[in-house]
Amino acid sequence: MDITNKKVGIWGFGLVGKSALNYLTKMNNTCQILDNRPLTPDELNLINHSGGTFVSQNKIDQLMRNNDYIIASPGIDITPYYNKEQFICELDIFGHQWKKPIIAITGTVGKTTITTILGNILSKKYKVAIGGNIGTPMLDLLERQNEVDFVILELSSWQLEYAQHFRPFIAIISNIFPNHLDRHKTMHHYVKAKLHILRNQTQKDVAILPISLKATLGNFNTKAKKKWIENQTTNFSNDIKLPEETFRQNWQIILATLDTLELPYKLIEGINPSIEHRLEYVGTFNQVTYYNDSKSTTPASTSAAINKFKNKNIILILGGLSKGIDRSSLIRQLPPNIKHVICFGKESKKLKMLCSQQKSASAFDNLEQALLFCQELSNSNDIVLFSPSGASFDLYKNYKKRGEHFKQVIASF
Ligand code: UMA
Repeated sequence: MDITNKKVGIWGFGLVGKSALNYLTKMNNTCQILDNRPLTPDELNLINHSGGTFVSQNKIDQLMRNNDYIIASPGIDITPYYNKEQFICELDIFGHQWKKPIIAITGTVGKTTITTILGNILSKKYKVAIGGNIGTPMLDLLERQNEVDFVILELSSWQLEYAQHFRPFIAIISNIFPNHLDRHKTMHHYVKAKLHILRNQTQKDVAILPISLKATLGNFNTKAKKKWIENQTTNFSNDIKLPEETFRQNWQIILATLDTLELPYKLIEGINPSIEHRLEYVGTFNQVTYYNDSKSTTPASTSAAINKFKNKNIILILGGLSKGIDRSSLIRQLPPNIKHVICFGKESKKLKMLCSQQKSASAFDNLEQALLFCQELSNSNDIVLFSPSGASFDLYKNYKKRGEHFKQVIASF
């Protein structure tokens, strides 16, 4: 997939759109950008400087007519427009240009944690590039190819959905729970998108998969050597001391990756497994302990977070957008140690209504109000768990901004 001297339409001018413009311009293409929001003067300058042009959202037909290829940002649902000949995807361009081993990680919960920890471990011995859904667009990594030994990519279902040729040396799926069903419509489509991570692997490649996916995988045709990860109760070898914090199964996946790379487990020593916005300890104030789990955008990850505090009284803060997922089953299964649920944001009233059948609950429009109430409600030794279980886009640009805001409000008390 050598794209040079072509006209390319870039749909969406966020992180991926900007990195596509940078890369495609260097490859002598002329780019036309489309976005559904007005761009800032800096963004317009960037486009002018590259020799490109900007068209507004209602000109999609024009974008498709004017350009040989279209590359869309992962957050954009291109299903109604997609055709195989014209749409190219970031992952396929990357995979074609990147000649070093690729470790790719997807899954509903745990992919950022695994990506980050693996990155820290492998960096002890190698030069590693890390990117994808974790924040650095993968095309930005191409210019570092000569300096590094590996790339580790965190991939979302949206990035994998239209990938046709991408082939990682190690593919990891942490787990699959319902997510993004507003976009994928059915679990079948969501799972199918995730499994694209495996489909071009050969006998030389390895797929690291949780045993719970065995049935889901069914007859899925992958030639990769499969390493199945047993459930979380498996004991680890006595000679390594694994840091406590993160989820057990993530460690099993990391150990399987080290086995595959024939690297010793002792590389784990000294690794700090805590990740910002993932069960992040914020502090203890007036004997109340606050955890920021803003990264939780699904019921499955909130449920996992709650299980970490089995013997403590928890005030749970839920919020964000459901993304087509029914959050009532999470709420029905809330354990007795949840003493109150505070709901905030666009779906707060609906969430409160669902909670009220099981628990005492309250609803607020924003996080400041929610946390003010939380202060009044909390007693010594309570845990305040900010684990929204929904996407942040009702009030924030992304989960990071939401988590930062949580920490700022706590600090201001
Ligand atoms: N836009 C449109 N039309 C639309 C939707 C968006 O024009 O219908 C425009 C927006 O106005 C904006 C741009 O597209 O200018 C945003 O594009 P984007 O939403 O694809 O986001 P990027 O800034 O390119 O960031 C993307 C990922 N975002 C999404 O998938 C939503 C980032 O993952 C990723 O870190 C980044 O690429 C670098 O690879 C974030 C995410 O929320 C963390 N991921 C989802 C998740 O983890 O659940 C999948």
